[in-house]
Amino acid sequence: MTSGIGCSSRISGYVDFHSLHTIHGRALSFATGVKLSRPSLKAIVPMGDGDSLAIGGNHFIHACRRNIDITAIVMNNKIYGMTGGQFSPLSGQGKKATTAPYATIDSDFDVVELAKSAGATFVARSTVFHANETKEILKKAINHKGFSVVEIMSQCPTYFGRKNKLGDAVQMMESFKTNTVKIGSKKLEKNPNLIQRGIFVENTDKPEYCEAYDQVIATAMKGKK
Ligand SMILES: Cc1ncc(C[n+]2csc(CCOP(=O)(O)OP(=O)(O)O)c2C)c(N)n1
Repeated sequence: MTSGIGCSSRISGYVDFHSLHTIHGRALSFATGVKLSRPSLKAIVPMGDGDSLAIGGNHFIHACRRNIDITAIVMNNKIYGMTGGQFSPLSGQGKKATTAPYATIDSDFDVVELAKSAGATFVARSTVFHANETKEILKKAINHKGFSVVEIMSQCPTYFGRKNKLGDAVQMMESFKTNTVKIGSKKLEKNPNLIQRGIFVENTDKPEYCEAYDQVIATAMKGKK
């Protein structure tokens, strides 16, 4: 497990895995190095929305494009939690943050849509409320050969919740129950603003990056003989 910096990134210290706690926004780059040098390892990269999609946004897009066999977990609490509640690219227009006391004017974007269009071959979303569903999705993501992205909607009651009057941690978790539905649910007909959960992409056709790189090495070695 390779992580960057943030409340979410600290998870690498809580698991009994071989882990690297690296620098903000660069966890995917470190993991890419690890994976290329030891392709047999399973690589998991837990990140916050700031870590993965603000400072690390470029690395995220290119990891999706390469289809390297890494599982990226985006814990999206819509805020920079660790550093005191600055707004992130996922906060959304009209949201309050310590750096937007009168509300942010920046639009957010959809992590799932970004990952899909950048070429990730496994893309899913769940929430901290849906713990069993999240567990099953993570198992599939980790076993998927290629770049997998799992967005997990999470709460930061201390900053996002308090500033935007969303209640305590439990109320915020309950909101994930009421504001989300399984992909294609009939409830979407009445309320298209509900956020969909589940597996959006599962594509096994695209070559995996380490395997493609091995072929380049084999070609280069043939030339040397
Ligand atoms: C290069 C660099 N820039 C800025 C920081 C300060 N910093 C640490 S964590 C963080 C943001 C964390 O937000 P997020 O990734 O969303 O994770 P969360 O704490 O909400 O889980 C920032 C800006 C840093 N450590 N390194």
